[in-house]
Amino acid sequence: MQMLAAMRSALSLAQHGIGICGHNPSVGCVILNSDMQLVSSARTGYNGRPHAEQIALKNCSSTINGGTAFVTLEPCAHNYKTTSCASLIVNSGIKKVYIACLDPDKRTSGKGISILKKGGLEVFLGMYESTAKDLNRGFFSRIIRERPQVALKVASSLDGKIANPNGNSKWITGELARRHGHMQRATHDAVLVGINTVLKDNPTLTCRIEGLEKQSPIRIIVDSALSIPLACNLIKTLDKTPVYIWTSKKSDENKKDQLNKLGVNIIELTQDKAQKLVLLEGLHILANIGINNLLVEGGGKVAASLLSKDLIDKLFLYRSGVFLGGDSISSVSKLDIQKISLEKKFLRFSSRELEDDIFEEWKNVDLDKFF
Ligand code: AOF
Ligand code: ZN
Repeated sequence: MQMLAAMRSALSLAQHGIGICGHNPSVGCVILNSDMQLVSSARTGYNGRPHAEQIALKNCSSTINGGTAFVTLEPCAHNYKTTSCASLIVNSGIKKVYIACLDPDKRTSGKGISILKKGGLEVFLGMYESTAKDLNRGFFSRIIRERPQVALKVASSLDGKIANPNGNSKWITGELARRHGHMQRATHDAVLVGINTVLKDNPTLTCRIEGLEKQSPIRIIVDSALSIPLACNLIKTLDKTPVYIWTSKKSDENKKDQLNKLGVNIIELTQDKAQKLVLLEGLHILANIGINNLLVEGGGKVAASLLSKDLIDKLFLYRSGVFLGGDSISSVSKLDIQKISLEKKFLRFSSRELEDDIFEEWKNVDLDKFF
């Protein structure tokens, strides 16, 4: 097998684990023997364990003495229940390791490579580096910025409206776009909406693609005055996946107690001078509980708050071929922009058709600076 193809295959394995590795990055590992023939391959296990290298080393079809390993992330250097992946590789008989990118986790960063080199192995760093980082960008974000990667999803009309004047918003895009949106829930660790969306749409926010229900993200509601109805669908489905409410320290103690008793997690956030919740504080709390990727599903106010603080890293735009007009509800509420700037904040990096709708992914221009 050719070397570049081996790393691409490791990346593809890692890609399939996005959304099911818990707080851990999804890593791919391919092992070739001394004749460069494939002897094993694996990706990180469910919920992040076992690590990819552990599985691949265990499942080799023949001897790997003098072999080569291709890993999408630096093999770990820390011991946890078992020895580190770097030491396992050293003791396996493998002689060369190609690593796509360094692990930002301080327990490993650079140390994994040191263990390999001290063990007498040849190490090559940087093959498909940017692809590998892009794949686990949520993990990199949590470790480096101490907040998840934040994606804003908008399903709108051609003129960027998300609901008609009486608030009816449920079915703007078609069936395939909606299923695609559910897939986004499966590959994100958490989904967030504002209280207005809960009051208007009574959403469940779970992933309802058959077979992927267990990959439903945890659900976060921004509700500063704690006006969530106790009988809403989110609370009715607490047995499926947890609900967190971000609220102010001043909200009603009785209601907090009632919600706590039902099993809802209440997170009190500081308010700024304008009495708005400090959302960045909430994002840091999410990072602390291991959330790598957050999907924001609206509404307009939450989108505006996050955009105005430059806290949106990616946009997922689904647009359908209708106009709803100026009296309809915009995907982003008032931004209070005093002076128009044509400096670009987002760059489009992919687009595709979903039946009659269009799906576009945009990336914050500053995102690459962090990693
Ligand atoms: C690897 N291979 O497949 C993954 C790695 O909680 P633990 O002990 O599983 O450690 C988590 C850390 O391990 C995580 O922060 C990252 O540095 C690394 N992930 N490492 O060698 C893998 N998923
Ligand atoms: Zn490991």
